[in-house]
Amino acid sequence: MRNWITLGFLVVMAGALAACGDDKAADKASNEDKVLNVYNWSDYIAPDTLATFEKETGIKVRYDVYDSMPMLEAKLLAGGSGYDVVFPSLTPFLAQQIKAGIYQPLDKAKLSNYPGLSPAILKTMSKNDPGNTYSVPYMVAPTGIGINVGKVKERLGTVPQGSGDLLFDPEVTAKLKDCGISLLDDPVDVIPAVLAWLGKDPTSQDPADLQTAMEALQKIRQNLKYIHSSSYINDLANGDLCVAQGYGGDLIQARDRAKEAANGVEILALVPKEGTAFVIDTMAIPKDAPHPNNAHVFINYMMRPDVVAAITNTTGYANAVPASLEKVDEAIKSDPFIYPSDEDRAKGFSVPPAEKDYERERTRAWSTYKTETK
Ligand code: N2P
Repeated sequence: MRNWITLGFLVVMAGALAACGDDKAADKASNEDKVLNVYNWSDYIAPDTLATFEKETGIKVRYDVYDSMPMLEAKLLAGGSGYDVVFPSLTPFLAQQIKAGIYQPLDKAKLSNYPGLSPAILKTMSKNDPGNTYSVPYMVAPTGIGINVGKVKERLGTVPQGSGDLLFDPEVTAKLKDCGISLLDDPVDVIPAVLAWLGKDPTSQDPADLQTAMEALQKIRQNLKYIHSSSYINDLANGDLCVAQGYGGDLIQARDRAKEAANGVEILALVPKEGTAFVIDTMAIPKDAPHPNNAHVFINYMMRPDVVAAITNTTGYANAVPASLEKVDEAIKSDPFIYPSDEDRAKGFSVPPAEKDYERERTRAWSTYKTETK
């Protein structure tokens, strides 16, 4: 009991002392514990990113990871997640979540590295986050296909260069079934990819197109090894999968892990020629974040050219800070899968925010699909 009273007294005193200062940011900071709760995608930082931040700022990071947007969305919409910084994809998620009112506006005065962000990416983002109010860009990535070159060649006699046939054609996938095919566990990634492969508008929200896509998926269900959004990295690298739909940098990591293991597995990462989604992942602060000031300090750190260059070098994802390129490895900078030409990027699409009815239908169709026995 005494301890609590002492603690309460100290907190009040600290607040009173802080109120005497004239630096507003410092006032707020002094009221916050030196703690930060971050919820990010898995495999999305460099090994020393957090340790360096903690050393520089004295702020201790509690770090949790998710591997799909539905996981983040479930936590955020429930409220009271306790997270200070999260990494939602711009479309359709952040766009919808802004409308749901779950983020707080960023205080740009606290983000000294903001001017270093790519103006082109900010402009794209402003379509979904008007005035770039709630978010800053983190990484940009295509959804791609990872291919085990040896195993696919053995079974097909050739390695198709980036066609959705490898994932969605019933005959092709039947031939690859024994060596393992996987899809991402998010209908927002899968349905548009199927529609593009069918030659339809991948951004369609017509229920008839959804049904057509689900029928196409039905025909390959028995040929899938699993549906998951991160296991494919190691499984591709170890030779336990031969084709995986995956996020750009994750496929690069699979390729690199195989190379490091020198296990005879060669992974090719490609964008389907039928077109693919390019996703901008962002950083944002939930409205009820317990440490919003620390959150700004962290976001600012993550936009520093040296910090984000190291992350790009580790993860194989293209970042949004042009000045970081000086420190990005040549092999990564010149890889068109990671840094595509403007022309190739223009061929990509982004998945628009969904109408509620359509979203419900899509979620329902997807969960039925996943639980169906093969
Ligand atoms: C990181 C996946 C992030 C990319 N593992 C998804 N947009």
